[in-house]
Amino acid sequence: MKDKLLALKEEAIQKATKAQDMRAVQDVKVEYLGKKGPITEVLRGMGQLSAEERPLMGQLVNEVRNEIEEALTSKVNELEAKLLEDKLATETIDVTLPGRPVKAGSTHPLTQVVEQIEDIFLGMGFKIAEGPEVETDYFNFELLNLPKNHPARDMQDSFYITEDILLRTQTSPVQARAMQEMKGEVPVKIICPGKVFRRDDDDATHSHQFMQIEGLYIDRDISMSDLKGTLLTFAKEMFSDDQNIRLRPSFFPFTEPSVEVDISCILCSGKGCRVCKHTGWIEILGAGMVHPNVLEMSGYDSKTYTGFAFGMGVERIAMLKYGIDDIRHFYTNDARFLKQFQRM
Ligand code: 2NL
Repeated sequence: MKDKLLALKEEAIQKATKAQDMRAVQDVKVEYLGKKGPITEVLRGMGQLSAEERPLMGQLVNEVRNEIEEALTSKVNELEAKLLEDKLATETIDVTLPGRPVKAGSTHPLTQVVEQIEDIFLGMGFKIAEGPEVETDYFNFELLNLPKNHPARDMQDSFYITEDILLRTQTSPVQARAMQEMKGEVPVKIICPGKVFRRDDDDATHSHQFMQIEGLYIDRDISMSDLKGTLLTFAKEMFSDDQNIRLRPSFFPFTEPSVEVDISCILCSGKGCRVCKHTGWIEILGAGMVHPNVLEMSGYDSKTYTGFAFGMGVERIAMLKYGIDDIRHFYTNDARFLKQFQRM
């Protein structure tokens, strides 16, 4: 019996050593140590042994079983190590490989130009104010010296939602709101960028929705020369350092006096060309001294305080700066157009 056990042990250990995979290890375990295996059978036959032989045989069986188990366990460990090694060998990552390029979008050219303009005015101490795109007649017109039955309030020209709610036609209502919030305190020194809406037929130079930036500076002793200096600085920083500007008399209901502001032609620097229609000048914005009525209606004593205001269409500035010939390019979102404004 002892010889048979030792032979079984040798056989089992040999098979365990030769096993190529986990499955084979498991098969050896079942074959030799399982319930129907030869060792269990030996244990069952122990009853027939004498009292002296029984413990010796019991000890031997345990030893045999332990040794087979040890052989199986070491095989399992060996196979696991090999599996891991294979995995590491086949799944290596070359960390020096360049990544796949990510397709990045670009900031919309109008947003870029708005941000450039904001930066210039922030540099001169202006703060940025924003407000609702859906406005009341009161803030959009009334407070800006456009009384009822003023032609600009015509249904033909503005998008009305109800009789006294409309899409703002300019960003001035934001400034009117800011003045009310300031309750007569100075300085009010803000720019208001945002979408505005007018009932225009769209063409190369008109859009029913466009971006406007208005500016407002109220304090004691603000004069037309402050306006001119501010706008000259803007023109130089936005276009080029050798820019000049000129003011021509004009009219707006909310400013008095009012001016139209030209910059020297960015294409021919004033010599005269097709872009400036041979005048050497290009109109870029409207401005003026805040009308006393506007100051008073928003709670500012027009005898103590004065202010200047200006308004510009962002599309027009962007078109001049980048030589874009049709305002509709900004709103049709052709990727070939937008891609040209990738910021580095
Ligand atoms: C233009 C002209 C302008 C203003 C806007 C303004 C605002 C307040 C008071 C007085 Cl709260 N004025 N804004 C002044 C002059 C001109 O815009 O051609 N915009 C495209």
